[in-house]
Amino acid sequence: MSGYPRGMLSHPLDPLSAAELESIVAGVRAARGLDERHLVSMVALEEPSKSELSNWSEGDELDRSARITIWDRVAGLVSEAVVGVDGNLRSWTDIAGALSPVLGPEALDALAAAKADSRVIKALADRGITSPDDVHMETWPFGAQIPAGLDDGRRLIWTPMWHRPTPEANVYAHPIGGLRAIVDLDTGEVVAVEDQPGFPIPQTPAPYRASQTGANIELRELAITQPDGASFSVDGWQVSWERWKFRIGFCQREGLLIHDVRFDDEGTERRIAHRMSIAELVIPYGDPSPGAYRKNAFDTGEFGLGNYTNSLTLGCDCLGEIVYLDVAVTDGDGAVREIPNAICLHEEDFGILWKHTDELGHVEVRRGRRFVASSIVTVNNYEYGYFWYFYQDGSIEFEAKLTGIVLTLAAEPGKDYPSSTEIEPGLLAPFHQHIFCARLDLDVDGTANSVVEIDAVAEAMGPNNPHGAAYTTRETVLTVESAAQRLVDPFVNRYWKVINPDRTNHVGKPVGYKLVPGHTTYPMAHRESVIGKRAGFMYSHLWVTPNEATERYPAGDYPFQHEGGAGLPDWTSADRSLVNTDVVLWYVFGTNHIPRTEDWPVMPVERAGFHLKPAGFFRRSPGIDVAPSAPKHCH
Ligand SMILES: [Cu+2]
Repeated sequence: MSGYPRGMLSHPLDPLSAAELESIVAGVRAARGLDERHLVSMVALEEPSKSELSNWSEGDELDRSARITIWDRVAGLVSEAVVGVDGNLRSWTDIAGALSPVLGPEALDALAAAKADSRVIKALADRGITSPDDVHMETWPFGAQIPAGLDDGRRLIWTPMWHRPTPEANVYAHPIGGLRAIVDLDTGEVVAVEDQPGFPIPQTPAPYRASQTGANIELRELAITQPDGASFSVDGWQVSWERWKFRIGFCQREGLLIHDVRFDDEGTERRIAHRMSIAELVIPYGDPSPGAYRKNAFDTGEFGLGNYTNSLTLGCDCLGEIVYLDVAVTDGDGAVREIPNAICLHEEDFGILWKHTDELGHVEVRRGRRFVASSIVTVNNYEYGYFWYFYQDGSIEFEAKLTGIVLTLAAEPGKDYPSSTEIEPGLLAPFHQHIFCARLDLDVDGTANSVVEIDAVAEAMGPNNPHGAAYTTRETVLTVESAAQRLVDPFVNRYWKVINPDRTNHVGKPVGYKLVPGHTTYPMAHRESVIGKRAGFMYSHLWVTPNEATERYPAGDYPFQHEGGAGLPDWTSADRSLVNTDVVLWYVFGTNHIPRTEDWPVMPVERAGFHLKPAGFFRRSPGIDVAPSAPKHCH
């Protein structure tokens, strides 16, 4: 199945359709007399509040609106308008001090200007490259210090470059060291060319296309067939599978979203989460070389990660009985672009769910299955897959899949590069970290929740621990924001639990869902560094805030060239109460990427993520109710 019917607007949380986006852009342009100096930075659904949603029922009129961010290139001003999907302007607010993220049309203009610049052409010729068309350039925001003299607040990008020696070459094998153009995004002017000789262009090709590598390791066909069809249904953007019910969402900044997660517990539909997303992704680079230290991009906040969503291909990206959902985004010039097959919905076999062989030899075993909602983005060299999994034991997992091509630098002969891996002679892959921040608005049996930290503790040997192996747990309610900025701690098996203090389970304990950290990392950048200040959220793995509709992005709404301090560090300085209230968890996780030669030429998928598991929520394992497999599959 593909091309799920669009335009079936049925729910206030449905992503903005292409028609709605067109109406919103046309509406704000007409109402405010906008012209070509005004770019469209971002359009996001104005999501209704929880009380508005609970008062809404199917068939009610939909009063949908969007927040559209307009960048005035001449005035250098961000404004936010709220516009109804009918095109009616409802409000207009200037946001002083904010700068727009990088937009497609201006990135193209900047690249064209860099390629036409006589200094760049000469510097390329000095390196033996006669045509700028054989050069791949990218537009990167300044993730670190802006060069002196250019730091007057204008929007700048810089352009790392790679040589393309043959039309189908992997350009990342051939970085052009020492050469960068810096372009004013708003005037399109090349304001500086940095040209430092002495970096030979690495020559070892890195082919990865099958036509180039002759890849021939094959296995026999493995067919995933569901002859009776899939076990899920999709109604508009709502998915029902097994006992789960939830809505798929999408926004051009965060990409894939999950809304309104519920589980049917023995006939009672119970709420677990209102909205879950990956609200930021930042990649600090750890090599001080000129071609690397600036590459600290906020892929979500500075680019709009959802804009780069792939169209997925049946049988390659996804296997089995698939439902694809299409999405629409708005480009900087206001043009609406549809992305077919942007979100993949399907089921996967997931091994055994549970098993026991008893003392009489009786065997009970259940196969497990999981539901997967996924999408993949390509941001320059890297691919990020966002995969949300729903399991039959009541648990949810998020997994980021990281693949694509590592960033590369050319080595200066004779110089040491202790912060990079040499992956081919003279070709360096700088150390870096991929740091994600999930925004998890959980509602465990309702919105009034608290968050508890649970550590396992072993008491000193003595009367309470006579044999030395006793341990217990220490539960600490995270009562205020300052007390809720926490780090993972595997030595005490730390996890966090969202509880509903007013709802108890069959043994009198508050019902809860726990957040189980997975593989993660801790930032290596100092807090007082430019990137450390701008991505202050990195320094705690967990933050908890009371739910505020305006608090969406952990590094603030406009991280582009922002000096830092915005977002979580700012909001939480109010030290608000977190007890028995509508809480949001911000979980920071990621990987520390010390590139391997085996990450080249295309990195095999690396994973990072977390689990949400029921903890005292159900009276027993929901997996018990899963029927045995049919005899034809299990004999
Ligand atoms: Cu990496």
